[in-house]
Amino acid sequence: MTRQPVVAVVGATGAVGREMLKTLAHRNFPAQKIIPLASSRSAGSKVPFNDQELLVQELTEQSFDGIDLAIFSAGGATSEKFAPIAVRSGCVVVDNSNAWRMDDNVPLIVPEVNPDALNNHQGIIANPNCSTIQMVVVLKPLHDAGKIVRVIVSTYQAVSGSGQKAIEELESQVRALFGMQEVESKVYPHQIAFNCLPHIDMFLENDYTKEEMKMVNETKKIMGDDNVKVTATTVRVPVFYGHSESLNIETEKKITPQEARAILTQAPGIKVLDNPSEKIYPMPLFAAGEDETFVGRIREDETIANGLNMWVVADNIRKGAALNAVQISELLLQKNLLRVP
Ligand code: 25A
Ligand code: L14
Repeated sequence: MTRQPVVAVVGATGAVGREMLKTLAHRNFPAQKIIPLASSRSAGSKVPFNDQELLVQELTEQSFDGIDLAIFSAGGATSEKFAPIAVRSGCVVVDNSNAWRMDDNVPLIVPEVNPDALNNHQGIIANPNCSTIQMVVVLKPLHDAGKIVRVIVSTYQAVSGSGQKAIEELESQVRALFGMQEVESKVYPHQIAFNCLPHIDMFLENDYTKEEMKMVNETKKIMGDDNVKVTATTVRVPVFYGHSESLNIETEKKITPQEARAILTQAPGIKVLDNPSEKIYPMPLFAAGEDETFVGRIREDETIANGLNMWVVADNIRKGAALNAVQISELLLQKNLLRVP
């Protein structure tokens, strides 16, 4: 493409959509025009972009005429219905929902991990689950160095992952509790303020949640290795921005904590924050608003021969969603792949 692309953001009024607009502006994404789309509820409202305000249009089947790239973050049902319509009108889709991730014809991309999987895309490219993204950014360099056999992960996930309404629910519950008022739960099945919910997305037949199985299955697809075994427990915590993860990693070849620190320090998209004696380790409060995936508390698992424990934190709305989707879009431009085959 010789001219700059026309870009649509679907779900532009949401927590991720707004961050998407910020990220496109901040990284000077070369767009001829940016078009914010959302549901009829938001049509006519305005969203900030650079120092302007853009008028939100209602998403319809005709929205994609003349659009080259559409970045979706409006829920699975919206993506399922509208992504194929967009592709039929010649628009490449980068989709942040879970609708297309495990489809064999859809590449699932983390630019630091598997950029070349983009090469054969058929029009839809999927952005992985937020918890999976920050985990694989860390696993990939360790897998290359010592071949990962098994990962045990427990997550501590922020409410912003479930969108703007969930952010407002935590805020209003905290306010209600301090005002001695009744707490209302609409987004979550139980009170989230001052609580932890071992329940993200729906329960499946095997008694895992869908969020847990996303971490298991998406990791294999992104790493291009079905032999990497992952078992997960995903937990919602009363944090606004930033997912944290405790990782236990078993490798075929031994990697010492010093070696792991050196490998991760060199790896793209990672910042090692690991100095326990100075009380330096990653925390969601300080990862919020940052692009990197932060790693610390790197130590040997003394119960097995080749094991490591570590603590991984990233901004789930940035690297977990908006930033990763914009990085994929940048890669499409660099590789000259912004066309429907
Ligand atoms: O797991 P999934 O399914 O992949 O989900 C990923 C993300 O999608 C959203 C949700 O983000 C989640 O984090 N989502 C999931 N399921 C959804 C559902 N059933 C769902 N959204 C709606 N319904 P979110 O809630 O932050 O952002 C959602 C964005 O998607 C737009 N949208 C929803 N349905 C749509 C659609 N767009 C097109 N067609 C559809 N059929 C949605 O637009 C939003 O942009 P909206 O018009 O419904 O906007 C919601 C109203 O909420 C307020 N608001 C939102 N964000 C902010 C805000 N107010 C202030 N600051 C904000 N940052 C506004 O009042 C707005 O009008
Ligand atoms: O598959 O935190 O992208 O509620 C949707 C639900 C991400 C997490 C996905 C949550 C998830 C999200």
